[in-house]
Amino acid sequence: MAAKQSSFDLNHFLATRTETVNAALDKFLPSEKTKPATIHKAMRYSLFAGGKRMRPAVLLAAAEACGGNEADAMPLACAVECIHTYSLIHDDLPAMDNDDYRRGKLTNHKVFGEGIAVLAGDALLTQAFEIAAQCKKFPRYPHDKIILEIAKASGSLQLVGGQVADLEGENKKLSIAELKFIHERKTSALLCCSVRLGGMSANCTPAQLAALTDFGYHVGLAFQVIDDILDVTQTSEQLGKTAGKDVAVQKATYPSIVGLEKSKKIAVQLTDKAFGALKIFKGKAVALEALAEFLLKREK
Ligand code: GRG
Repeated sequence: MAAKQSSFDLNHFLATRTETVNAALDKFLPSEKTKPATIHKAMRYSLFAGGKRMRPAVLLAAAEACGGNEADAMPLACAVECIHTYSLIHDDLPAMDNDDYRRGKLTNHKVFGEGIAVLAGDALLTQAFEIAAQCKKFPRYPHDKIILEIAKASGSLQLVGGQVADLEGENKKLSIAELKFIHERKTSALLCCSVRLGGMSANCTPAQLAALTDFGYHVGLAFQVIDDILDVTQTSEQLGKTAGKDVAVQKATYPSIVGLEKSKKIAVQLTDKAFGALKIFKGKAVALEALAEFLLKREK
């Protein structure tokens, strides 16, 4: 399945949300001139390099599905984008994936040097918590719950843990279960956390939070399966980062383990599971539905 007919204008949703997220990020971050200027330039260089802003988008869409509003969700949308950008800066370092291009531009360490790139990542990770701590108090989700949510998704059991397993899996033949372990942590955890934070900012019910968790988990996994597929089907120009990298470094991916066609089927199945999780919202989660479909069909 994974094709939903809806009159929802996703292009408009993405364009307007990207604009408001960018404006909010600009306000939250120290200006380029703030001393020491190099670190603030480096943080802003990657943050405003033109990412798709998918984590803020799913967060704001989840807030909408639960009857929340953009202003209450915005600090959390900015926080997850800071964490995501930090992870990309560090992932691109020579000690990790060693990439020269990201978001169609030279990677952070190529422009600012490795030392500053490490620190720009560190500063964005820290900035995320500073921004999140400025959100308002949601009755069911006070600040400790919000901070815990972000810390758990970013720590050694999730995002960092997934990256460790990914590094240790290089040049090894992995099973699908081992690959899924990596994808769940490296990619799905932060996407799922974003969706959940959106719900929390709307003071969602426990049942709504469970449905959002189910949705976020499956969309997150589908996202990485599609990322694996795009690495072999798209060019570097289309992706804005080095294509064909997974094959070059013999990384285990869905296409390398089960083949391209089966990988595409798995992405559709995961997206269908994500759609299924949205039933509880009775038509109010149109933005989330459209985003899941967009992520499945994306070409970069
Ligand atoms: C702690 C030293 C240290 C490093 C951690 C956790 C980590 C570094 C890296 C993991 C980051 C990673 C590459 C995750 C994969 C997820 C993924 C597919 C990222 C690309 O996301 P997009 O396509 O990118 O949303 P844009 O640029 O559009 O935001």
